[in-house]
Amino acid sequence: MSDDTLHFDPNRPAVMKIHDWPTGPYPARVRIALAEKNLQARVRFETVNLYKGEHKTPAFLAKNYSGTLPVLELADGTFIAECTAITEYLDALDGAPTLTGRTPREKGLIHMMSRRAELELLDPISVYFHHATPGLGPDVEVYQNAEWGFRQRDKALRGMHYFDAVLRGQPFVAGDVFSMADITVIGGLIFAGLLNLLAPAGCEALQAWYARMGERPSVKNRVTMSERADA
Ligand code: GTS
Repeated sequence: MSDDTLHFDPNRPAVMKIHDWPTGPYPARVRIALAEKNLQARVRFETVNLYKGEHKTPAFLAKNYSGTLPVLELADGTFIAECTAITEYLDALDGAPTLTGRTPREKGLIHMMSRRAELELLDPISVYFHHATPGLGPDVEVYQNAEWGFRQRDKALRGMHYFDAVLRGQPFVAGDVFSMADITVIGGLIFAGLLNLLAPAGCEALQAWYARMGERPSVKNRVTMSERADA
């Protein structure tokens, strides 16, 4: 058991900082995880303006070499980037993981399906956004390759068919329980929605699942959670 786990007290005041962009699909993943773990009161949100390229400044790159959001900053000054890594950290804090698996089998399946959701859905949509649309604007998008962007869009659409097939056979992306893998697919569909990229015809199971996910308070209130937390 880690030192963090031993000293974890959900009633303590905010000690963690999340560097993010309130409406971003990747930041949404961590916001959803925070709410699912009921940790909202433990974090403070710091907005990094993607459209002004604030995530590419030397000061930000010192926090996250990859120049992406979100980044979790711990009270001791440690920075944890990557949505899956942040989610794993948050999930382990109370010693009772609910999002990343309780058994070795669950852990393996959830990690696999979450990674698959990144590879086949969310990351390709992000490439489409940055390469085949105006993206974050000409000052930030210094290199664009539209053909690559459109290929990635088509990959994402194939990915939607894949997840539709998965969800025809089970209630959640990694099996019988809600997990980080669901959150990653939700991130993909949030990004698709922002770009008006509709799920292809025939993806009814995916759409029904997404409607169900949208009913979860963690998903519904993900953008406004920082307004409340900062108030
Ligand atoms: N693999 C990273 C993760 O999982 O955290 C990807 C993070 C990522 O791409 N974040 C987006 C970003 O920083 C944030 S958002 O688009 O969802 O708002 N994009 C900026 C860029 O220039 O790539």
